[in-house]
Amino acid sequence: MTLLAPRTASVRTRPNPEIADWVDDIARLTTPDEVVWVDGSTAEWDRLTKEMVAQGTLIRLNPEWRPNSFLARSDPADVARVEDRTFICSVDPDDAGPTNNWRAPSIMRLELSELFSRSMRGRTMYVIPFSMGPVGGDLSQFGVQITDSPYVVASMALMTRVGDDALQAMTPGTPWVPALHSVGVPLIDDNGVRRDDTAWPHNETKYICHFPETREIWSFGSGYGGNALLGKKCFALRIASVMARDEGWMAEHMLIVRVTSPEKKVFHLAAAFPSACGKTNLAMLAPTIPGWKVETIGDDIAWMRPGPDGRLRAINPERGFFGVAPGTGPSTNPTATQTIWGNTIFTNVALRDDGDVWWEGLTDSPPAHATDWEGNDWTPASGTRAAHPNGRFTVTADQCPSIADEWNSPDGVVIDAILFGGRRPSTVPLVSQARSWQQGVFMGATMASETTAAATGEVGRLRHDPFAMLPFAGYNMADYFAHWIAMGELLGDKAPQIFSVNWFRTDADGRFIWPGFSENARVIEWIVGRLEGDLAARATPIGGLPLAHELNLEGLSVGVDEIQAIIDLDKPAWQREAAAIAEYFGTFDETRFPAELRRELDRLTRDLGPDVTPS
Ligand code: GTP
Ligand code: SPV
Ligand code: MN
Repeated sequence: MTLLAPRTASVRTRPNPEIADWVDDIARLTTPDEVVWVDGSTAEWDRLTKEMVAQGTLIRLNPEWRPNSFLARSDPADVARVEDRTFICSVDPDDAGPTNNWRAPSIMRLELSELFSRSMRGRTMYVIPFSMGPVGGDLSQFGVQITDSPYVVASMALMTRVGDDALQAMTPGTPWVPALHSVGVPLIDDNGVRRDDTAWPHNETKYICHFPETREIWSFGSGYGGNALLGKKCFALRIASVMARDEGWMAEHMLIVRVTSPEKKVFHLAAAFPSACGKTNLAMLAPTIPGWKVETIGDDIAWMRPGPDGRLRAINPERGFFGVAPGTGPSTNPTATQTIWGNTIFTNVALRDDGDVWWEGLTDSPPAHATDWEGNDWTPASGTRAAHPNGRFTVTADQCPSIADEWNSPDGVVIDAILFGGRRPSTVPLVSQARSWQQGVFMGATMASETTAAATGEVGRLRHDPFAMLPFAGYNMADYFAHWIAMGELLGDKAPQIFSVNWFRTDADGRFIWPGFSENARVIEWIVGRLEGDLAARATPIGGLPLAHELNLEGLSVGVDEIQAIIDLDKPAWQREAAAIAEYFGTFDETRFPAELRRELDRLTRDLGPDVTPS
């Protein structure tokens, strides 16, 4: 029988008894060889990365090209978030709602307890105290993650504020979220026989479970991204969205940027785009148009709360970026390219023969030879991808050359505008402005986007992804819509303006019409022009649209006709869209669904007029 797991001497702060008791309980359940408290120090990083290199989990990159950086290759069966294995375990299934997978908490707990039982045999159990947001900030929250994956420990150390500062601040009575994670591969079997570890242990059975009432996370079987770095999607979105609903704030899948105009006026924008739809890129935008400056505050998640002046303030609860590598290069995102100069963990990208990394889009011409993300020989003639489409870099935000001074401010920044966008090859115009908060919420609620490699499953399938939160809302989506309506009422005339954007319209050959990336600054310029009241908009049923001559297209190689087509209202397409929205709204419980959104749909349908296009 295993008794209490020993505590190592690495911890300088005595954990509060509630944390210590939970850790003891989990150690009793999972029976690791030892328990290590993570302190977030450089020495710890060095020790862990060295151990992982020796073990085969990490490859040290050539320090001449990429100092203190590593490549991890995951198991090909563990490469992205697993939405079909993600569960909201509320007591009442209606509190999870029609867009979430649900399991009864008592049953799920039993099943998980069986899976976690002795799941860490032969391994080290790490305890990671962490803060989402600056430690002790009014908008910040605490968590403690337990994991048996050193890769997760090193990644959490880049992505969140981990270690003694957070632990010390968690005094008795301070709320904290317990987040339990195991890759689910014990190294000692039931007969006591030890087996060798693999480079990327994971279990075929995966469960990413959230208990909204008790604010707990249990994640089993995966070591990848949002499945395993539990501060990110599990806590900062699924659990935090429940806290936010109860406490009158918002936890959103949004980037945050600080924009300075040529007149030196400062604006802050938050933007919700679904996974792998351009948040990191917009967050690091390097404007092509003169006089404009964009600085980064966050690239994935925003926590927003009305401040003392009644205006919405936002923090980035994270401390690093877990960014999509493919497509990231000096021509698309020079800022990200500079950010990852060193101290970076790369996952599922290719290894060059000179010991640096490579992926599609990093350079115009591929290396003549490389080792692909699965460890196979690769040449441009291979006909396969060198990097996995969801290959990623993990790096701290403070390495980003465009990081704003305010990114670490516990009070956050005042949000002037909120943008919603997705991958829409047709229908949704380049940019439109909601006439009201209610229409803005309608824009968010009716977002749809093509699926990407950020989650397992089919890529390129158009699906509804309201507020880019489909996989991340921790409660009933209809209640979430109602919460947005309620926040608008709370904010009143101090509420941010809301816009819809779409960088992804395609032509008959399937090519993107809008050049995107740095050129998105032109759309930001139009949005700021609207905030300032300097520019006009054509009122249409889908919101205010730009006048072509007021959109700065100087120096763009795209034809005016092509631009006109993506900034106009495509009426037949919108008539079809309105019908699809009506059907979608019908999937929600009538009694929970906000009347405001139905009114918006009625108004849209009426204003578009009858569908006269022959089908
Ligand atoms: P998550 O981290 O999964 O939440 O993704 P994200 O929303 O931060 O997306 P990211 O900025 O990493 O972009 C994902 C992919 O979309 C990358 O391959 C980018 O190159 C591509 N992309 C981003 N912005 C644009 C754009 O303006 N136009 C086009 N055509 N592609 C873009
Ligand atoms: C996303 O899928 O939206 C991500 C990557 O940001 S993950 O952390 O895996 O969720
Ligand atoms: Mn994301």
